Amino acid sequence: MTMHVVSTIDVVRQAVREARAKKLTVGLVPTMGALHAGHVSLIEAARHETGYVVVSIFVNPTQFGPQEDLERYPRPLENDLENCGKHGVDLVFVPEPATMYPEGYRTYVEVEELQDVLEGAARPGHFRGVATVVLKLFNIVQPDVAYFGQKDAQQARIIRQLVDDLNVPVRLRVCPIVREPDGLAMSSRNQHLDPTQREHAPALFRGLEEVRKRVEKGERDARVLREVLAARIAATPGAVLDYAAVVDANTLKPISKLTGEVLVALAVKFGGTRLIDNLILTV
Ligand code: PAJ
Repeated sequence: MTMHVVSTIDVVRQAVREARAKKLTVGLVPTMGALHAGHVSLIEAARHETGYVVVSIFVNPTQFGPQEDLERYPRPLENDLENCGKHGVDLVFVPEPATMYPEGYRTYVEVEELQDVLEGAARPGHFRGVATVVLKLFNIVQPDVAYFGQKDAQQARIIRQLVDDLNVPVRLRVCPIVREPDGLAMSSRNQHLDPTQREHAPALFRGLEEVRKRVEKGERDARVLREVLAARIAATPGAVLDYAAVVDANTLKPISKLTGEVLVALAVKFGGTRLIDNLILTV
């Protein structure tokens, strides 16, 4: 099987049409490239569950704020293509920005309320850019199944809402967080950490594990759990807490007593590098 690398929408549509003519189901893994084991886990799930695997690689400018790292976002395309080839990807879609957002582009998708909290509060406009590009990718590829990571819990929740609200005919699969051996969640931003920051970065995961243990022992007070996270980060050299949240996993609204599906999420800065991690609990 040869892997196709294409940059135009027409060629993607043609390739997907041919796959469908062969009765293959189509899986889509949207990414911004700089592929690591987290992305690969999504590709493997798609390879396992669908007959024709499409990976998109596009550093989407509309989801970056003016002060954010769009320019310094890594773009190791050669490695990414090799990685895709190794994992049995059928088609890689690598559009130019002007293909996705030509002159005169005007339409954006907003998922009200869910887009404004947590990551959205810290990064205004971020989820508008994510929702827009993901719906565009769904419309371009028209996959049967699309794969996302629990690493970006709020993103997964927002895409679920988008698909339900706009009747998008796609099945969503959300895959578990892939971690380094010391617990740090895989992220293309980890490479910006200096050795000392890298050494202390597992504090996010350790804080979440402490929360999990407290809940297992019966703790149900969300405020206590937020304080567990805040204290852990405060005790970590070089780490600055952006937020520590305990919210309803469906509404993403803060709760006081733990019940049902709960999302525990935090964002922490190490110098100029912002890391996120989370944990879903069923209480
Ligand atoms: P990106 O950060 O490249 O992530 C692509 C997908 O990989 C997302 O669904 C993300 O949740 C998943 N992922 C990243 N790190 C992971 C990890 N450690 N374990 C499991 N999954 C992980 O998320 C985006 O790109 C963009 O916002 C995108 C959806 C492509 C829209 O531009």
